[in-house]
Amino acid sequence: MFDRVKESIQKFSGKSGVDKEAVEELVKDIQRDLIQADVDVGLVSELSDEIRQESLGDKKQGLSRKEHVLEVVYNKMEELLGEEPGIEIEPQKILLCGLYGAGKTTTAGKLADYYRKRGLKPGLIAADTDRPAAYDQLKQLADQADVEFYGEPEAENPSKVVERGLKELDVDVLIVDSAGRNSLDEDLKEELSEMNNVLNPDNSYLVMPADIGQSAKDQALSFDEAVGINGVIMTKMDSSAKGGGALVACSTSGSQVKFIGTGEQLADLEVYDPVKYVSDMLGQPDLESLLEKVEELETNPEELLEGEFTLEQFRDQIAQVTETGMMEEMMQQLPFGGKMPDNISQMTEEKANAYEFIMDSMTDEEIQDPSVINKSRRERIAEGSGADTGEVRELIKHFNQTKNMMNKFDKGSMKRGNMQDMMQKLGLG
Ligand SMILES: Nc1nc2c(ncn2[C@@H]2O[C@H](COP(=O)(O)OP(=O)(O)OP(=O)(O)O)[C@@H](O)[C@H]2O)c(=O)[nH]1
Ligand SMILES: [Mg+2]
Repeated sequence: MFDRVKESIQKFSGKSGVDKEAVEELVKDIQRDLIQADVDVGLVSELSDEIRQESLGDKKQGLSRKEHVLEVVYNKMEELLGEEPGIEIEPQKILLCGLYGAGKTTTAGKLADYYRKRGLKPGLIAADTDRPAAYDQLKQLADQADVEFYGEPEAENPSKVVERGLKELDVDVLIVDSAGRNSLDEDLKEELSEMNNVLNPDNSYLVMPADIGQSAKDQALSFDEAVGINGVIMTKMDSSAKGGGALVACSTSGSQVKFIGTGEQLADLEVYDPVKYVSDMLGQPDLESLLEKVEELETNPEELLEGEFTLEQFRDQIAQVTETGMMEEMMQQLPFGGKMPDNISQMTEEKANAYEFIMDSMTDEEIQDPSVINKSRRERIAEGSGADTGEVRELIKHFNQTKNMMNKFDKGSMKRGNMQDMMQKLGLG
């Protein structure tokens, strides 16, 4: 699902610099993929605008622009795909409903298998009295899953079957398979309401196949209105290109997707896990480290914005500069850019590495307050890092220049607003 988003995110992550063009390319790729998955076009356009704006707008200081963009996309996709359901492993009564061929009967078997594997005793009730083969199909699944079964091959009234099944079966998880229709007509509404009254289910799940795409929204809304559902099971996620659109449609209509069906076998049932889709797109390790960083920043925003500019921050900044190549562009646009001929704009990766080594050789005291670094300390640091004393001096000078520059910016202007100004000057905003 959303394979293209995944690819384009990887392409984007691999870029050395991030500019307006790169963001636009990413947005275009995401658009194409979402529309292909049958996500509502209006929604896609809204989302694209948000990604464009937020990607090039304010960012948390401490995140590189690239990381910021990825975080924006991550959050948007997560929003789109909705919440993770809480699936309780506990005794309950479940009613499955849905239109013809949605996967109700198969899903009934899968759910029974799911709860049996988790230590509960499930039972299936065959309440599809329309289709003669429905009884046999469910009985077979019950045998296969090794769970209890109740059905009446000749029955005509499904509510009566449920009523008797409730008495006959002594189980923890009772799962009722109902009949489908071509559409949610009066007949089906009535049948389901009656069954609801008899069964009084803890969970009424609407079963829908992924290939209906965005019309999952209307279907979920009308079933909810007519018979009251409290969850959706999306089947055939393995065999439809529209699964993404169907899931998004559910989440935007406020219908919680509980499970997804990923094949025809009993075991092909998963609890819906939106985070998994999103982390697939971003790549698990990248996503984790990104989110960790964001979390850190979120716990300490004041510290980052208001504290003295330290050598530690200088180090982070260097890492960012070499990573994104952004600072260079920015510096050139700023009024004092010209005053720093050999400053950040000339930061090469080689130099950044040399600086790393030098800073590694400093004591905590020296890192906190580089002004204590005198001649003898300089010699010690140089020796420890394989640099010469000139390079140590250069690093300190470089740091002081940057610190001055940061002060000119003054603390407040490093906050969100001015970042945006800077981006605009660069033609990125
Ligand atoms: N690939 C795939 N096929 C599925 C999945 N779930 C169900 N199917 C298939 O879809 C077809 C219909 O499934 P059923 O469970 O009979 O659907 P139903 O809603 O009970 O159908 P009716 O009772 O006729 O309304 C069968 O061929 C199933 O094997 C799934 O998650 N993936
Ligand atoms: Mg069926």
